[in-house]
Amino acid sequence: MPSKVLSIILGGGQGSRLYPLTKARSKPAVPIAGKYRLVDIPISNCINSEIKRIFVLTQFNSASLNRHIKNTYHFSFFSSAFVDVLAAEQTPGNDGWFQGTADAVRQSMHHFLEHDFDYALILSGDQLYQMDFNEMVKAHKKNKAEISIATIPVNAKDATSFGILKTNDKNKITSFIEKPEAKLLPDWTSEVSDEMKGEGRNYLASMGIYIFNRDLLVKLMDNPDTIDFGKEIIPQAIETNRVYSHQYEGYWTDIGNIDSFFEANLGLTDEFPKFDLYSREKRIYTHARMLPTTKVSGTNLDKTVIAEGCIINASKIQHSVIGIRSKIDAESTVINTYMMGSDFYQPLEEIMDDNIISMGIGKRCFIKNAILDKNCCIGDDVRINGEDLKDHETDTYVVRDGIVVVKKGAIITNGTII
Ligand code: ADQ
Ligand code: ADP
Repeated sequence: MPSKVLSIILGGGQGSRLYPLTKARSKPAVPIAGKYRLVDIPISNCINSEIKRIFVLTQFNSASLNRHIKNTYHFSFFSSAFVDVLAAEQTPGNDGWFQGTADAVRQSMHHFLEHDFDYALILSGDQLYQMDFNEMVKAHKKNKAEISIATIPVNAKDATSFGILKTNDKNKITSFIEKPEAKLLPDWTSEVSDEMKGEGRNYLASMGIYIFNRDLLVKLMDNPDTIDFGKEIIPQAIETNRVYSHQYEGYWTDIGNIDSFFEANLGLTDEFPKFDLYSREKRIYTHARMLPTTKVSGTNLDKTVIAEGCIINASKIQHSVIGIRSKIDAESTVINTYMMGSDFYQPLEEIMDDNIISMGIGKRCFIKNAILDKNCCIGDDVRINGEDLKDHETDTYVVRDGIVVVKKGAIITNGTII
């Protein structure tokens, strides 16, 4: 008998760490890797693991998320599969937004309980990884666990940003601390494989991926004082329930802030990217758009990934990810940049009109260390280089960690220097 698993994806709170990419859309709808959205990662992992009843919880309802889900995840009329977005909603018993991750699950419980399931698989919406959840469900059953947490060895520098735990020799979690201060770390090392030890990854971190038995989840959600899984539910459950670690050593990265989001995207330009978009078994699904092929002329391309439907006449593109329908004009140079692309093609009359700055990058531009959100209009002779800039914000862009993030649809006039 296959296990009855219902998947719940925590799509994001306010999304402030990814601002301004989350200015007008919910976090799951943020475009990644030139043609996907953040939410495609956990959804694809579920589908590849044969888990096809999926809820996405999000703090606010964005048109782009709903459109993307509607356009992408079509299941057979005869199947029970679905991907449903649940945005924080006002009900007679509740007037507020989700307070935290557990509160988001609590407020949506009545939707989940309409379904027949034995296990709830709770996932984060902002991580890049390709994992077979069946292995975890199998281990959960074998251990007769009530909660299982996927874990990964991390180094001391990263350990302070995660839930850190210790287990006994049967993988039962014996203690857990959410985001420990550096000075506490010496008490929290674990036995890890020689390979992990060699990389200095001596701490076992929670990946924020949980399996809960249905009955226990219902019981825990009855207590309205618990707001977060990491801060309350998990530390409390360790004391009273059978909570197990399921260790994973594959590629996994949290992409919750601008810096890690930028690194994860540019990582796709490596010779052998750690996140494998070319895998047959672990494929990542997204909206099938029927775009024309990409056209390139006179461009020196190096370590660059280009999505479909682009028109590129730049002189050089290096270490960059260029998203769908991007247009880059002659004599421009683009380095260390993630350009998300455009939602539509402009009519030719607009592109030919010298009084209109059209979408994409104009002529003779130099763009380095930047993220260009969708539909940006960068004029001619524009210079952008985030390298030595301090964090600040203007109407059209934000600087974070040496990266200039140009806001969706922003118009950067000819000759601008940032
Ligand atoms: P964090 O990632 O810091 O730590 P949190 O901010 O609670 O935890 O976010 C977890 C996931 O839930 C993220 O995908 C986030 O976007 C989403 N989320 C947050 N608030 C939400 C809300 N109100 N509604 C819907 N979704 C929301 C957690 C654990 C750590 C663990 C790390 C691993 O607490 O123990 O180590 O994840 O990344
Ligand atoms: P994607 O290709 O990224 O999945 P969609 O096909 O959903 O995106 O389109 C993104 C948005 O662009 C939609 O809101 C769509 O209506 C909008 N759009 C498409 N064509 C135009 C246009 N000519 N002018 C303005 N908006 C458009």
